[in-house]
Amino acid sequence: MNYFKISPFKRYPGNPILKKGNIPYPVNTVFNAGACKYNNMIYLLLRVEDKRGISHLTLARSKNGFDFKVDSHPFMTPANYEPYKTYEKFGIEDPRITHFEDGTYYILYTANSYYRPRIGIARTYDFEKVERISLISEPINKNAALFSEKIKGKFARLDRPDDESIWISYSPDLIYWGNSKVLLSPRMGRWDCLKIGAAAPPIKTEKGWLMLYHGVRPTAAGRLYRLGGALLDLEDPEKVIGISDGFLLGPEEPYERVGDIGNVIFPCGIVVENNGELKLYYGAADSCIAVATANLPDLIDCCLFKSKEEFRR
Ligand code: BMA
Repeated sequence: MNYFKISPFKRYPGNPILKKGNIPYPVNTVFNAGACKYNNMIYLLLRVEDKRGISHLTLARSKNGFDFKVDSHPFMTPANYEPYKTYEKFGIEDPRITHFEDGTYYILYTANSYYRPRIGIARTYDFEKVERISLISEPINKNAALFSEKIKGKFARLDRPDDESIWISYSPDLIYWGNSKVLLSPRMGRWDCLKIGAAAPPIKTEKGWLMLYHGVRPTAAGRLYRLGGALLDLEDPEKVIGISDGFLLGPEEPYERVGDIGNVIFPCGIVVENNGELKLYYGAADSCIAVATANLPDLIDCCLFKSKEEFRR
């Protein structure tokens, strides 16, 4: 497939699927949502920024993945108890949801405060109750996503502890993390040259873990946020099998170009349907939520285009 001509993604014609007017209480904006399947429905965990500029997380549910009904109240707000209160004072942001086979849904989110962003992890079994497990990084760290199964007997997560590259770390208990290594770095001179971050939890496929990521390029007109992908070895995700050459989706439509922060597409949620259709939920221009679909094998092809070795620093 020649993806220089054709993006593997097709935007939903009804985009954006959620705007601030869809939130049943006054807010500044809604964007960057985690996604998962629960009870045969698609759930989005929306980042909602209130008029003070502080974000919380609210649920939206849909049968078809395109028409969503938003809850009348938040699912998770910045904590009012320690140790979370100090580190969530400026908001909780950009959730990524990982479903484990035992029925647990883990939510990794950015806790923002005077002390800068760090990562929190919470869990729910029913999307009624949610409990925080721990703050799992020091600042400055963002864009964390948990693998959906243990790797060599340990939980594994992706994150960005250096404000630049995607790293991988391991934990026996979701609280204590270590053995951290850099997995993928920005590529000089390219669309993803400034920084990169995991878009959503990696998807397990026959060919490897499909890891979609956002890449940032600085321009005279500000930063451009676009989407790329890489394929990681199933047994040992530290081995990068391949990486997309060009970007796979970038801001083009008016709702992606114009908003609180223009020229941003920022996915945090992916759902794969039984027929191999992948739904990518992304924040657009930090002002609304859009969805684009792709065929999983096509996306994998795009990620096999170049070996990562060619881009090693
Ligand atoms: C990143 C995060 C995202 C945001 C993006 C574009 O650093 O803060 O929440 O969508 O910038 O503004």
